[in-house]
Amino acid sequence: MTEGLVIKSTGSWYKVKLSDGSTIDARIRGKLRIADIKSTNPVSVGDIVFLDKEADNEYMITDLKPRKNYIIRKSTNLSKQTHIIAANIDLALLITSLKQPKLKFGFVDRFLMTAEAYGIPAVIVFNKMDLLDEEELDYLKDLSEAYQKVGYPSLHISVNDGFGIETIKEMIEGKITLFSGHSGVGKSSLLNALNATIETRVSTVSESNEKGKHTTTFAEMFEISPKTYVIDTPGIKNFGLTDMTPDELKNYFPEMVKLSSECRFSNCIHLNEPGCAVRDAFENSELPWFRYEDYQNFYDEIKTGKF
Ligand SMILES: Nc1nc2c(ncn2[C@@H]2O[C@H](COP(=O)(O)OP(=O)(O)OP(=O)(O)O)[C@@H](O)[C@H]2O)c(=O)[nH]1
Ligand SMILES: [Mg+2]
Ligand SMILES: [Zn+2]
Repeated sequence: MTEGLVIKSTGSWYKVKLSDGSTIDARIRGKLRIADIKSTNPVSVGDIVFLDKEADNEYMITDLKPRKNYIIRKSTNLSKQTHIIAANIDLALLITSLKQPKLKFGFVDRFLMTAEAYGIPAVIVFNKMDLLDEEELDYLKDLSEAYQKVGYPSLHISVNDGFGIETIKEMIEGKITLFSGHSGVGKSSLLNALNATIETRVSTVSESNEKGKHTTTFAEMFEISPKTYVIDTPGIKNFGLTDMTPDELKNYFPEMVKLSSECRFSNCIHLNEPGCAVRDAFENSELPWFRYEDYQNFYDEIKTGKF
C-alpha cells in the first residue's frame, strides 16, 4: 500500500503526489464513503490517501486518513449535499485590497469567523499597497492595528512592486495554504510571484469584476516548492457553514473567547446579559466596535437562517 497527497481532483480521477516525489493519476475504487459527511465528492485536494496498484498498473484510492480540517461549499442543488473544497489546511490567507476592487468590510469578519469555525489559522493580506495615498495608508494602519488587537496578524504587500513577497514565502513554507478573497484582488498574481513556473490565469480587474465571472473556477493545489502548497480558490462567497447555531458563534471571535471568563454568566452570549465583560470592552473602545456589530449581524443571520 502506498500513501499520497491529493493535489488535483476532477471528480472522476485524482492527481496524487507520492512520498517519493512522483505524481500519479488515480481513481477511487468502488464506493469510498466518508461516514459523517454528505458530500458530493468523497476525496478532495489536501487529502492524504492510501493507494493500491492494480495489475494493469492503475492506481486505486482505497482509503483516506482522517482530516484535521476541511472546508465545504453547499452544493448548488437543493439537497443537503455539500462539496468539499479542500482538506488539511494549515493556513488561510485572506487576500484583500483597499481599492480595485474596494474592500468589502463585513466580508473580512465573515471570513475570519468561518476560518475559526473550521479550525484554520487566518492571516489578512492587504495587496495593492502601490495604489494607496497617505490618507489610505493611515486608514490601513488603523485597520491593521484593530485586527491585531482582536488576534489577527495582517500583511501589507504589493505583488506589482514585489513588496512583501518574501515574507509570504517564509510564512507558507512547508504548509498547505489556502488563498481566498474576492475576484480581482490578486490571488493568481501572488501565486505567480511565489513561483513563476506555475501557470495560472491572471485577469484584468474590469474583466474579473463582471458579475458571476471568475477566472479561477476550480480549487487546485499548486506546489510552490517541495512540501509547500497553495490552494487558489474561486470566490469564498460560496463557503458554507451548514450546522452552526447562533449561540455557538461567540466561540469564533477570539477576543470574546479571551474575555468570556470575566462575564457574570458562564453561558453569556454577550448580547444583553448583565455583567458582560465582552460587551463592556467593546463599549469602552478597548476592542474595535465594528467587530461587535458584525457579531450581532452574523448572530441574527444565523438565527434566521440567512447566513
Ligand atoms: N496595482 C496593482 N495591481 C495588482 C497587484 N496585484 C495584482 N494586480 C492586478 O489585479 C488584477 C487581478 O489579479 P488576479 O491575480 O487575476 O486576481 P484574482 O484574485 O486571482 O482574481 P480571480 O481569479 O478572478 O479570483 C490583475 O490585473 C493584476 O495585474 C498589485 O499589487 N498592484
Ligand atoms: Mg485567480
Ligand atoms: Zn458576556
